[in-house]
Amino acid sequence: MKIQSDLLSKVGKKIQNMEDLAINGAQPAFKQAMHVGRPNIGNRDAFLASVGRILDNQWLTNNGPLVQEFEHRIASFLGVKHCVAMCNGTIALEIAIRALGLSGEVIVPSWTFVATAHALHWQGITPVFADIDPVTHNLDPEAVRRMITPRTSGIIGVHLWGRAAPVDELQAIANEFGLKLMFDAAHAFGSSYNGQFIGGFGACEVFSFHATKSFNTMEGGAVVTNDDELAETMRLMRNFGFNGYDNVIYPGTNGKMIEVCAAMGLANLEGFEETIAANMRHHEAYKQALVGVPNVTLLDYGMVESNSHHYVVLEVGADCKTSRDEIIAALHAENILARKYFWPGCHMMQPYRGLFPHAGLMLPNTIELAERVLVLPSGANISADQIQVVGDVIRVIVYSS
Ligand code: T4K
Repeated sequence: MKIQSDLLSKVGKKIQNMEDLAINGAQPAFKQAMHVGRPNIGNRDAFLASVGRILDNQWLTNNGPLVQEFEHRIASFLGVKHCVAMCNGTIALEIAIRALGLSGEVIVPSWTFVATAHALHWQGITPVFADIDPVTHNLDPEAVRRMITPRTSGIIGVHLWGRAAPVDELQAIANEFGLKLMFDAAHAFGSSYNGQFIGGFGACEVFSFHATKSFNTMEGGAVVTNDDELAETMRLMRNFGFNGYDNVIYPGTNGKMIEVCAAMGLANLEGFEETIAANMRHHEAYKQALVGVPNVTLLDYGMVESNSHHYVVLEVGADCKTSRDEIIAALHAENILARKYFWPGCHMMQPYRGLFPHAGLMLPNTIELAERVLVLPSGANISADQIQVVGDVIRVIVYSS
C-alpha cells in the first residue's frame, strides 16, 4: 500500500503515473465520493432558530411569513419588482410558461437540463431545439431565427453555467417576430448581464434553488419579473388559481414554497458572498492544478460580469487523444464523481428523441460539445489539496495518450 488509508478520505494519494490510477488497479484517491453540486449550507444556527419559530408559529406553508420575507429579500437583492417563490425550478418554469400564455412551439436550447424542455412538453407545448454558440454554450441567435415557424409563440433562453444568454439579440428577435421571451436562470443567481443582475430581463426569469445550486432552499425556485400583472397571475396560479376564499379563476397548480425552504434560503442569503468567494478560490485552484495540461480548457467566467463560479466546467479539445468519457472513467474510479452535464442534449432524451428523430441535423454544435464537456466537483467543503488530486488524475490520463 502506497499511503496510509486514513489519508485517503481527506487528501487522496500522489498521482504521477498511470500505475497510480485506480483504473489501473491502484487504490482510489478518495474513500468518500467527491460530488458535483454539494449543497452550500449557510448559517446553520440561524436556520435552526427559524425552524423553531416555524414550529411555534404553526404556520408551515401557504404564503407564510418567512416565504414573504424571502420573496422581499430576493427581489431587493436582484433589483426587481416581484419575486414569486415556488416549490422548485421546474414548477416555476411551468407556471411562468402558462402565465405568459405560451403555446404551439417554443424555441429552447437542447444543451440544457431536461427540465427546460419538459416544462413545455408537460403542458402540450412543443420544445423546438435551436443550436448553441460553441464558445458561449448559450443559444445562437441566428440558430434561433432559423427555427421560427408560424406556430412559434416564444423563446426560452437559458443562462447556462450562469453565463448570460445573448439577452439583447434574443429580445430583438422576439420583438421582430412578436414572440414572448423568458429566461431559464436556474444557474444564474448572482450573475450579471451588462452589470445588472440577471432577473430583470425578458418578460420574466426563472431561478432554481435546488440543493445543488450555488444558492439553495433545499428544493425551491422562483419567477422574478418587473411585470405587475404577470406576477399577480403567477401568484394565483401557484395556489390552485384561488383568488380569495372559494373563488378559483385559473387552472392553477400547487407551486408553493414551504416555510422551511424559505428559512434555508434566508440563512443562505446571508452567506452568499462567502459562497461565491469560496467558489472563486476553488476555480482558481482548478486552474492552477490544470496548468500545462494540453487540450483541456477550464471554462473561464472572466471578471467583467459577476458569476457565482458554481460550475467548474472542463472542455476537452477536439485534438485531445483522451476522450471526455475516458477522463470521466478515470475520475470515477478515484471516487471523483465528475458529471457529463448536459450530455447527450435534450433532443436525445425521451420523449424528444422519439418525437423529433432528426432534430440533431440542426444541432451540430450541441452534438459536438455534448461529447467534450464535463463538470468537476465543487462545493464549500472541497479543499485545494483535493482539487490538486483531481488535476493530477486529469494530467496523467491526458498525457498517457
Ligand atoms: N433548468 C436548468 C437549466 C436546470 O439546471 C435545472 C435543474 C432546472 C431547470 C430545474 O430546477 P429544479 O426543478 O431542479 O429546481 C441536478 C438537480 O437535481 C437539478 O436541480 C439541476 N438542474 C441539475 C443540473 O442537477 P441531477 O439529476 O444531476 O441530480 P443528482 O441527484 O445526480 O445530484 C447531483 C449531484 O449533487 C450528485 O453528485 C449528488 C450531489 N448532491 C445532491 C443532492 C440533492 C448532494 O451532494 N447533496 C444533495 O442533497 O440533477
